[in-house]
Amino acid sequence: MSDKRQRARVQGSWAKPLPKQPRPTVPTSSVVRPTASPPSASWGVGQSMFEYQQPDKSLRDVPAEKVIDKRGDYDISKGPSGVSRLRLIPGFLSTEEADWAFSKLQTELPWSQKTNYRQGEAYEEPRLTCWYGEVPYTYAHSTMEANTQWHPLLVTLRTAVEKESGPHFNSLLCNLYRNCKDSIGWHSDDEAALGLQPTIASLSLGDTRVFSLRKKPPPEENGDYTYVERLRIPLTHGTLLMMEGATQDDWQHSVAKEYHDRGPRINLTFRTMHSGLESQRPGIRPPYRH
Ligand SMILES: O=C(O)CCC(=O)C(=O)O
Repeated sequence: MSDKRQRARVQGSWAKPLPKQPRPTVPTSSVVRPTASPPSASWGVGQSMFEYQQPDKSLRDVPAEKVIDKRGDYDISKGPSGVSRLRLIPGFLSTEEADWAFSKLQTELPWSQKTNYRQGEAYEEPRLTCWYGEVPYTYAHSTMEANTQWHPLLVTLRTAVEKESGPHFNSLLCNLYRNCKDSIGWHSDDEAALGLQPTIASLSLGDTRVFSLRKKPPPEENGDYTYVERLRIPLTHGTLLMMEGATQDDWQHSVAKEYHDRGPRINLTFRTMHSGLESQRPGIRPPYRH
């Protein structure tokens, strides 16, 4: 357990040693006297004296992470920005379709490892990517150039996803996680060019990886994610996940590295990009994602 979480569970004051004092002359049993709600109490163990102090904050539990693994629509939160909604469709592609799509896309897409920048330092993304769309895609201070040469299989998959989800998607970010060490850090898909409350459709092929979501903390938490709600969604071969409504405003998502071997996984995230929106609303994405 991290130090921070450990501290969260043991809120309040640790027993605080007092300056060294002579051993009390009163019997121990009269010193350790639990009362209904003592403002403070002190007791001795060996040579040390300890003082109990009432915690200044009430105890807070770290909410248990919830798992979503069944087909369905899930309203995961409701707030000032509106409802955040997920739709999970395991088996959107049959195993045979997903097997065939995976092997074709793994060998035929123009995968490359992208360099990003964090506080001026270059680093290699821990995954391979490629981009399709009429407009370039910029995040983490680096740009993927416009690419309108859609692979025919991607066009077929896009049509199938659009039939399920409604919106027309003009862009696609493809991720290839080569093994358990590849990952994507916490972020929201909130670039200005995606417009307000975008629908993102994410199709997974290959080995299962855990897609995690965490709710953005309210302003009074000063960016501390200790007590936020968390969700975990195992994305299996052929699963479609849609993120809708306020999900990108109110939640972040990630795919963490794993400590057990994982085979390769492809993730296709279909998006609708609007050119010319950058000047109307600056992106609110943090400056990097790993
Ligand atoms: O691999 C995934 O399921 C997530 C990919 C993702 O978060 C992204 O491309 O923005």
